[in-house]
Amino acid sequence: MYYCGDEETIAALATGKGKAALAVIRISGKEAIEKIKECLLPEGKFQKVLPNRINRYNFIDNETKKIIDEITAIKFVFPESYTGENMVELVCHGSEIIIEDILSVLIRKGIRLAQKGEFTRRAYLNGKMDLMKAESIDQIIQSTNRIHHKCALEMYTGNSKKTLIEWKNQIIAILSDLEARIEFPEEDDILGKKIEYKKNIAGFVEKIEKEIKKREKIKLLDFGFNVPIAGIANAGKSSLFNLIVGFNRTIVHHEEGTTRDAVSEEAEIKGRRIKIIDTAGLNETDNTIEKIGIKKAWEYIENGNMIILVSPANQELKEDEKTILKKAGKEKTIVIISKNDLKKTENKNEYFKNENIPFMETCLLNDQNREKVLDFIGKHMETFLNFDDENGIICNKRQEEIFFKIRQKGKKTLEIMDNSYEDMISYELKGILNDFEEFFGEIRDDEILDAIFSEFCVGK
Ligand SMILES: Nc1nc2c(ncn2[C@@H]2O[C@H](COP(=O)(O)OP(=O)(O)OP(=O)(O)O)[C@@H](O)[C@H]2O)c(=O)[nH]1
Ligand SMILES: [Mg+2]
Repeated sequence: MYYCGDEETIAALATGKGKAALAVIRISGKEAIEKIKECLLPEGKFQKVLPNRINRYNFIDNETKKIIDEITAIKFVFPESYTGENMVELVCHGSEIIIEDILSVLIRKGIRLAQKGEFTRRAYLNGKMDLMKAESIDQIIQSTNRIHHKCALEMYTGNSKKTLIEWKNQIIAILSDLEARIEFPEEDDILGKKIEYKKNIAGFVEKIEKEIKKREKIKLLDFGFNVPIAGIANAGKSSLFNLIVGFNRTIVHHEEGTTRDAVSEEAEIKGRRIKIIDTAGLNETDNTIEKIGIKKAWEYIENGNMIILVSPANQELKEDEKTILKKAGKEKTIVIISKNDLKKTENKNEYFKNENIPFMETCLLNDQNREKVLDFIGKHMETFLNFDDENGIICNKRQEEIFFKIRQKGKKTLEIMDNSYEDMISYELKGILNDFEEFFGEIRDDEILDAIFSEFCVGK
């Protein structure tokens, strides 16, 4: 570990912006403790107190001597701190004015505002954590769904690294066997060996592929899993939308064509964050605005990640509803048969059962059905996302790109195995090992580090 003696002292708000009961300001660098002590009253107390203990002070503007806020502060003496440098954490009241005034005093004292991820970058450079751990901390903060969060935690605890080391060792085993064969070519039958290598590498590529697929699904959840509610006019789409979001977000009315524009809200169903979209009812109309709404509805149906078709029990199944199933794709659609409290006109259940499309019947006017409806949607989202075990390895874009490279080299190795010399195969396998090293991250290159840490939040 080295101590960044020349580094400037940096500060940042570590908590979110906006009004809050409390806010945390972090300061790190050689002079952190020295500089802060001049702003804290009673004089001399901050110097005397033990590190890692929280104490109460008045934070003053050291020029005007005016008290800015009553705060608590902790000092961490290097190397026993998050960054491995001297650090101070100030907990002040969460007022934007107080935060601004404290930061102004710090800047006047020669402390500069930290860049994104600069605290963690220093921690990494000071050997406090490896790159995977640094990235996982960022991902723990950034993750908006539980699967991504779990994935970040697995990386944080080192479990993912353990798995990756196992995989890497499998490649090392093949490589060393192969290298021995290059040294002693006449030993025994290479064809039989190649079959064995191929089997092992195919298994390896399959595992890499599986992780890439998991990542795709996590991204779907992260960047918006869109669930449009579609159906004919008056089916009960807006009633379902309101039931899901938990309040009267859109107008419900017995007139056809009530919803014209698409309306969306974020909702959490069974721990998954989704974007639910109420769309205009599909019906014949001469109204220009309604027509625009219907066109939009079709776009949502075609582009949704999962579509909920609301089909009323008291009406026959319409052509438009069959077209929804066709356009959205049966495998992406689930059906809620609404108005089951009214007289049924035909047995729609039979139709959906035959088509193998999941469905449930309900009355959307009754709030007590909310849980059942959410369970139904949540269950089918799970099947759709099909997370067999939730511990994904890939947490971010950098790691994803390395997995792409590994997959490509793995596939190439399989392709060339039968018709290539051992040294060409060995070349590809060595490439995979390098990719693993890159994943584990012994990186000192400033440009690469800039790219990695600039994705982090300020104050982290
Ligand atoms: N009896 C009964 N009425 C329902 C049910 N669901 C919705 N409704 C009624 O059906 C009418 C239409 O409901 P909406 O939710 O506005 O239907 P929509 O599909 O959004 O209609 P548009 O926006 O016009 O396409 C309203 O009067 C609702 O109260 C249900 O399960 N049972
Ligand atoms: Mg509506």
